[in-house]
Amino acid sequence: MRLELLSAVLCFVATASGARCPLGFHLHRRSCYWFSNVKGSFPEVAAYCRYLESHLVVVSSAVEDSFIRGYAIRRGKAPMYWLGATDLNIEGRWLWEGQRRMNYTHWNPRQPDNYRGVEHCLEIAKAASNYLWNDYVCDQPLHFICEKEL
Ligand SMILES: [Ca+2]
Ligand SMILES: [Ca+2]
Repeated sequence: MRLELLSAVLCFVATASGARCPLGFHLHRRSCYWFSNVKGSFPEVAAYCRYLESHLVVVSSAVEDSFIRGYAIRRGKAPMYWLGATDLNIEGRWLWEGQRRMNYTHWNPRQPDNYRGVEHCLEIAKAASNYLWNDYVCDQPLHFICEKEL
């Protein structure tokens, strides 16, 4: 009887821990990630993530970067994704979510180049770079990645 109760509790704990991420999000370490199946401009997709009670992904370590790029390469269906950083406030000063400094970066060689003076949002593209970082025009409609910390 007591053993049955214990196994029932363990089963409940296992189910609960496996269900911590919102539907469609993928767990990695202490965060849940959603690789979108829709596209939008940078401000539009930031709003999508907020609607899903998350934010555009903040990539703050090599481990997180490897997960994001690995997932995009193996399972992603989109050629490009928005990440959650811009240099909108001051040209050349890249901030996560408009506030946090970048301690980790993984730019494609020769990026960010602020091409034609109008690239202020961070994206990753499969073509040529296998999802290394690039600055791009914010109003282009791209897929995106949302993150929700546990
Ligand atoms: Ca720029
Ligand atoms: Ca660029």
